[in-house]
Formats: sequence, structure tokens, C-alpha cells
Amino acid sequence: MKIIIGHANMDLDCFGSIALVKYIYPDHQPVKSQLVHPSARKLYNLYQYRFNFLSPKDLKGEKIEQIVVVDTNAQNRVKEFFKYIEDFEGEIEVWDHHPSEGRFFEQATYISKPYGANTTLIGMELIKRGIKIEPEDATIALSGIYADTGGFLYENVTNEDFKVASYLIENGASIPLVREFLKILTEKRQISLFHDILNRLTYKYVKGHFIILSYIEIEEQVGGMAAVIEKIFEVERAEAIFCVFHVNKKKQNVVIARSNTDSINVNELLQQFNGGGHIRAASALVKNQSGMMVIAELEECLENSLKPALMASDIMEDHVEVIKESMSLLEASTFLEEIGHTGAPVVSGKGELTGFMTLRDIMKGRKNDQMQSSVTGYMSKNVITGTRDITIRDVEELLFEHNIGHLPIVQGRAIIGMITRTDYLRLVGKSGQDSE
Ligand SMILES: [Mn+2]
Repeated sequence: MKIIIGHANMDLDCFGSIALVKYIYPDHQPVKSQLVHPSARKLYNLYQYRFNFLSPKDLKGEKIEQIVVVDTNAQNRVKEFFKYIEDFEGEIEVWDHHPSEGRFFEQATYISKPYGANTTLIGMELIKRGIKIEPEDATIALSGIYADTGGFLYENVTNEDFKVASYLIENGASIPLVREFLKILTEKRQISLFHDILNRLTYKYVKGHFIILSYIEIEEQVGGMAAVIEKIFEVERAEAIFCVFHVNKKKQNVVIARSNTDSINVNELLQQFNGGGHIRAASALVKNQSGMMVIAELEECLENSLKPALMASDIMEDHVEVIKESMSLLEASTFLEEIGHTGAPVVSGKGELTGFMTLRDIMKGRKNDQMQSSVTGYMSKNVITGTRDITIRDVEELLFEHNIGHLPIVQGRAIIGMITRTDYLRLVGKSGQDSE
């Protein structure tokens, strides 16, 4: 017998991988993990008949000649299958998109590339071989790619993910179905939990980071709590969220944390509660403690371990080109052209900030034929400024609320730096995101 297996707690990318890998190994039987991840249950319910899954128990007493492993390379994530396989001497082929995690199967053949989704890895092979697939499989596979790349928005997304997505559309994948499978709050109790938590969020600034804390009591643990937290995190503007669920029946606390910046490592933070996970997604189980105690400890932990957030002084340009009050509009216009800027702060003889002059202001003067008059009559005098210790979040708010392209950073009335939209875009453009 030859089999295909994925990781325990099968998710959409796992199903997508199996749907495609069947075209490469038509004689292999897929075997299903005992657990299906809540995010993949709907798809599984609707399509299980297509896969014809065996369960791990069916492997008992069978002679297994070859095992194809998809979407994982970690032996502890496939141990439920190996439990039933005796004296395995066959071949193992691993199709996995986590190459950075190393190679844990000895003597296995590896097909490994760091694409956003594992489904992509297999899809690229189908494209290479010119294989056409059925629309149902294309839909399943496309759901896998959407899930693992966060709808092509996670930093892990690659050119190949888009290529395979396009191939799947060509083969009849249904976007309405994919959209249906990607809804993460699928159960009524998830939605009511979503509202309960939203009503009880506490916002907190810790060393310049904007953090959400939430505490909620529930009777018993339900599936899909992490999905609820992720949905809340999606609509809120915080950099990290920590939710403590106090489970009354068991008198224990489930802590779920998410972060959207590598500067808040929730894995390290929750290790202090014997939990863990990834930099941006982690959880912990805390027994024999009141939920409020856990919240208090979390706050203390954050105060002690968070590094200060980036401040204006970290991203501002120190050297600022300024227009002098004594200049005429014509001089200011030539000056802006020389430095290649669309605007600059205006300073008095004492070097104090008194206004801001843009090319648009100069245009007004040109229309009125006033190019020889002083900049002071045409500059805007109400200048929005920041100080060196405001956070990036404050900078963002100032830029967008006032719809300005330049934010002079001042100390008293002296200009000490400048942040532009370009600086902001550069900073946000390089911030990272986690992958599955
Ligand atoms: Mn995956």
C-alpha cells in the first residue's frame, strides 16, 4: 500500500496539497488526521467524499511501501499515522514549504521551496507536467493558497503562489466557494464570543506600543477561539492582543496572543507562562490561578520585556532644508526646485519655525503676479508638528488626519527633523508578517 499523509489538525493548505498531489501519485491512498482544524471543517464536510480518506487505524497490519508527506516536515506532527505502521522500510517523499525548519526525516526525498502555501509547491509541479485538474480540486487547492498567504497579503507570498492561483482559476476554481471556506467565524458561538470580547477590550500603551488586553469568563473551552481573536485583531489598530479566557469548569486560563510586529515577540512572552508558538502567534494554558491574576502578570511581563517602540527621532531626517522668512516667493520657488522638494518649513531670523510653504502656495502667488513679495504672506502659518518622542502611530495619525505630506519635528520652536510620507511608506513597506 502507498499512502499520502499531511500534518495533524489538517488545515486548508493541507487539504489543498492532498487534492493536488493525488495527480502526481494516483495510486496512493490519502489518510486523514484524527483532527480537522476548525478553519477547514466546512471544506472537509463538503469534499471528504472526493478524497476517500482512510483513517490512521486502517493502516494497522498493512504493508506500507511508500509514504508521501505534505505540508510538514516535523515527525511529531505525523506521529498519529506512524503509531499504526509497523517496521516501515519503504520510501518517504516529503513535499513541504517550510525548508528553513530543517529536514527531520532521514533518508527521505525532499521537494521543498519556501512558497507561501504548500499547495503552490505541488501546483508548480502540475504546471510543469502540463496536467489538467478537475474544478473541485482547483477550488480546494485555491482555498489552501488563500489561507496560507492571508489572501496574498502575508509577507510569505511569492510570485509562484500567484502563478498557481492563476493556473487553478484556469482549471475552474470557484472564487465564491473559496470565499465561503475562508470565513473564519463559522459557528454561532464564535460570533457571540466575538461580540462579547469586542465589548470588553482594554487598551493600553506599554513603552509606546499600543496593546489590547481582554479578559473573559467562559463555561467551557470551545473550538475556534483563536479565530475569534484573529478577527478582532484584524479590525482593531493595536500592535498586539492578549486575551485571557477563564474556563470556569476547569478553573484554568487559556491565553491567546497575536502580534503584527516582530518587535513584540508573543512566543517569548508566553514562554514565561509555559506556553509558546511563533513570534506573532502564541498561546498558553495557565492552571490554578484566577484570570485577573494572569492579566496582572501579563501586564507586568509586558512592562519588563518590551523594548520601546520606534519613535519619531528614529525615522526622521535630521537635516532639514528650510525657507527663510526673508525670501521672496520667487526665491522660495527656485530653492524648492533646487532641493527637489514639494514643500519646506519656513523659519524666522532666529531659526524658529513660523510657517510651511509648498509649491501650491507659490502657485497662488504666481497667479496673483506676486512673485516678488515675501513668503510670509503666502505660507500656511498653522503648522502641524511633532516632537522627537512621539510614536510611529502618532506620526501616522498626524499625517493622515491633517492630510499633510511633511511633519516637522520640533523642540520648542526649533526644527530638529522632518518626517515625510515617503519615510512613512518606506518604514511600513518593510515590516514583516508571519507564515503558516
Ligand atoms: Mn502550509
